[in-house]
Amino acid sequence: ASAAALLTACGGGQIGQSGGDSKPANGKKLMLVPGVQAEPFYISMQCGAEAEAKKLGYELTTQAPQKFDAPMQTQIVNALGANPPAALLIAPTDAQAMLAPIQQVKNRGSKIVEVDTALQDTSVAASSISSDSAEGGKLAAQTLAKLVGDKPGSVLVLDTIAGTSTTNARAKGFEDELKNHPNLKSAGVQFTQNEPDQAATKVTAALSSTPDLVGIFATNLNTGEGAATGLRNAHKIGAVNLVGFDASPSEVEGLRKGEYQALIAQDPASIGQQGVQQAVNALEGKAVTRNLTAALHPITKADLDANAQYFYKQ
Ligand code: T6T
Repeated sequence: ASAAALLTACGGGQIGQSGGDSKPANGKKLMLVPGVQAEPFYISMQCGAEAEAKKLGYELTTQAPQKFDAPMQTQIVNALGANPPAALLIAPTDAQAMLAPIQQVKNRGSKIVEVDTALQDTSVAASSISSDSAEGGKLAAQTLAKLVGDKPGSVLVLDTIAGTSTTNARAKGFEDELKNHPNLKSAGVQFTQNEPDQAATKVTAALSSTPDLVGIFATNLNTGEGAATGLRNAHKIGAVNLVGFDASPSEVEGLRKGEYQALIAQDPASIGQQGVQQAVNALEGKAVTRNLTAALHPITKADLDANAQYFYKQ
């Protein structure tokens, strides 16, 4: 997103910019590398991080890959070179492939803080801040079970990419909780490469192969967008319950229109804010908390307006 767009998104301030003429020493420089650019989840995270950095007297710049893609994110991380920022806040796009590039930045002196996703190797980051993804999947299954009622039927999970720590854990949390709802049968977990088009195609296929499909859990906003398209194309909106994750403007609109029956909203601004706090603690020799979680908020159409504070920025 452009600096101007971010100005609006975050409600004023020097959001997304480098602090004008003042050139802070490297010791005051933080960098945020989100999973992908121009996405409401990460824009909201950036807003939270920018505001906290400003408050604490640090400069935070953001560089995001064009796609949620480990090679593209690696390029950005490698370009930090021999003189990296004091701290790197990063959402690793792959739990393993991002290990070597992030480790290199650490070796060159940066503090590493994971925001949202995480590496499988827990020895690299000083701190990790994320929603409780397993709990999110469980909440999604419980929400879907309530929507379906006693009716027996199959439910499909749309995951993003194998190696994405968050959505993979959401899918697992969902499948685990499903065991407590014997009328609901798993129709499996499908990967979509985080592409809405692929999610739509998987839904179309599932509707024909699984005639008793009563529900879909879309583990993030792209899978949700695709699922809604697939259901719309098959004239199955509302007939198959769709529980999404995140609360982007288009998902909120979809919930209002009845395309989704529920959303599990995260609090990305708080993830960004806590990420900066932990990075600064690490830099200033204060106590650092290794793992922190941000709250989750299930939202249905009935309580949509009461939850407006959890809607993401764009
Ligand atoms: O759901 C978020 C984020 O938590 C996940 O790691 C990747 O997808 C999103 O950015 C939404 O598209």
